[in-house]
Order: sequence, then C-alpha cells, then structure tokens
Amino acid sequence: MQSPVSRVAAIHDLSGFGRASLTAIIPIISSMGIQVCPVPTAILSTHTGGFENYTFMDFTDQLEGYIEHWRSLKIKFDCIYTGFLGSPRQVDMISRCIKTFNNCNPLIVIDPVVGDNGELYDTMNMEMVEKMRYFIKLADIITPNLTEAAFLLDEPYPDTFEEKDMKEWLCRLAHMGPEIVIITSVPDPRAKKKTYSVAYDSDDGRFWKVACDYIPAHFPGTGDAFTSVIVGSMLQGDSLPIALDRAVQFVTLAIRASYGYKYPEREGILLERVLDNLKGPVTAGSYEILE
Ligand code: PXL
Repeated sequence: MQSPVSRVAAIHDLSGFGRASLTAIIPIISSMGIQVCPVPTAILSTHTGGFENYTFMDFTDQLEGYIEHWRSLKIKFDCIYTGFLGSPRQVDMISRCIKTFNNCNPLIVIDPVVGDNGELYDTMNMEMVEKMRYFIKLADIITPNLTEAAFLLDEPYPDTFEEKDMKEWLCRLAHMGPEIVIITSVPDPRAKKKTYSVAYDSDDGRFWKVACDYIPAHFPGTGDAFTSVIVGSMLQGDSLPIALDRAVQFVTLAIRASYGYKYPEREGILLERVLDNLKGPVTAGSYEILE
C-alpha cells in the first residue's frame, strides 16, 4: 500500500545536544510534510564540534537487525538520506543497507560529512575520506561543503574560487557517480562578504548558483539543515534550482535568527524559531544559471 506521505530513511548519528544530525534533520523534514524514519548510526551526548568529553556509542552492530526488521515489514522509502558516519566499517554496512532498499528506487542523498573550514572533523581521518570516495558512487545527489569537495577530489582547500574552476570540480565529482552535485559554502572571489552554493545536474548539463551574505559565525549542523531542505524540497517535487534556493534561504534565515543572540555557537542554529518558514509556498528566489 502506498504511504499517504513521502517517507525518508535518515541514516545519521543521534547527538542529544547541539542541533546537528538527527535532531536537526527530523524537525526540518517533518515540517516539510514528509515522514522521517531515523536509523541511528551512533549515539552521542553532543555533536563533536566544540564540545569535549562527549559520550559516543557506536550503533553499527545493531544496524543489521534494525534494517532486517524493516525489510520484513516491507517498508518502502522514497528517499534514503545519510550523512555523518562513525567508522569505515559503518560505511560498508550502510552501503549494504542502501542496496537493501533499492527495490523501491528511492532517491539516494549522501552528504559526505568529513570536515569544514579546510579541516577534517575530530573523529575523521583519511581512511574515512577514501571510503567516502567509493560510497558516493551509490548516490543520486551529494552535498559536500567546499572542504569536503576538496578532500574527495584530493585537492588543496582553495582560498577563493573562480566559476570555471567550480564547474570543473562539480563535473569531476559527478564523474565519481552521483547525477547531481551540490557544493556549499564557497567564498565569492569578487565580493568579500558573499558566499555561494552551486549545483550541477549531469543529466541536463546545467549549473546553478545561489549567492548569500557571509555572516562571520560557525554554527554546527548548518550542513545537515541545508541538505534536509534539499531532501524535503526534491520530494515535494521542486526543481533543482528551487531546492537549492530554498536550502540557502532557510539556512541564511536560521543563521540570522541566531546570530543576534548571545549564546554559544556550538548549540547550533535556533531551528525552533524558523521552522515554520518551511511550510510557506515557494517564493521568488535568486538563483542564477551559470553559462
Ligand atoms: O553536522 C555534522 C555532524 C554530525 N554529527 C556529529 C558531528 C557533526 C559535526 O561536527 O560532530 C556527531
């Protein structure tokens, strides 16, 4: 029987405090009218960006039984969305899990979470990067930030970026497997206070760009928020440039809603204050096509 609403399997860690991974993904995608079924890859007391002494429980050994139960229930998914993974062994496990659900032809979205601001996250290493290079072959859509794109391509982290170089990176990443590549957090070489996100659809060969103001803040979990809006938007039937536009606008709004307060950035963006914006109709955005 067809589900009355679209359904996403969200394969991510559950970090109890800090509004990253599942605690950002579930409210965002749910607010967009889509059912989120979490597959927790690890359980942490907080995310790893800015907290010390967090607890970490790897959930890999439980996953086989968890997924097997879902399979026995014949649950169908419209999308499988995965991000931060805890270990190289977990990447193999999740690859098998994705193949299990391939019979209903879900949209596969992989956010290759390994780092930010030119560096790998605490729990990541080059073995994980190497694994990610193979893992993304399974994806329809990937959403690396500029740091992750550089690691996946084995390129140094660039300070500035011309559009033609960006296009080359997008094409090279698409050659690694995914049909659609979206790169976020690219500093604009011409405007100091701007960053942009770009997307490439290798099916029609078109490139899209959405610019936004740079705000000097680093809230963990913004990548998860961004990709969640992409997932929700694509499942609602939006075009790629509209999905890109909605994701950039939502994250920018959430950062602006948070930045004016005096609270630690490591607690993440104040999603609770902006979630309702995802319920509105699609409005005129600012995307451009790159010729
Ligand atoms: O938002 C990415 C992310 C997800 N999960 C954990 C993290 C981070 C980034 O720091 O630490 C556990």
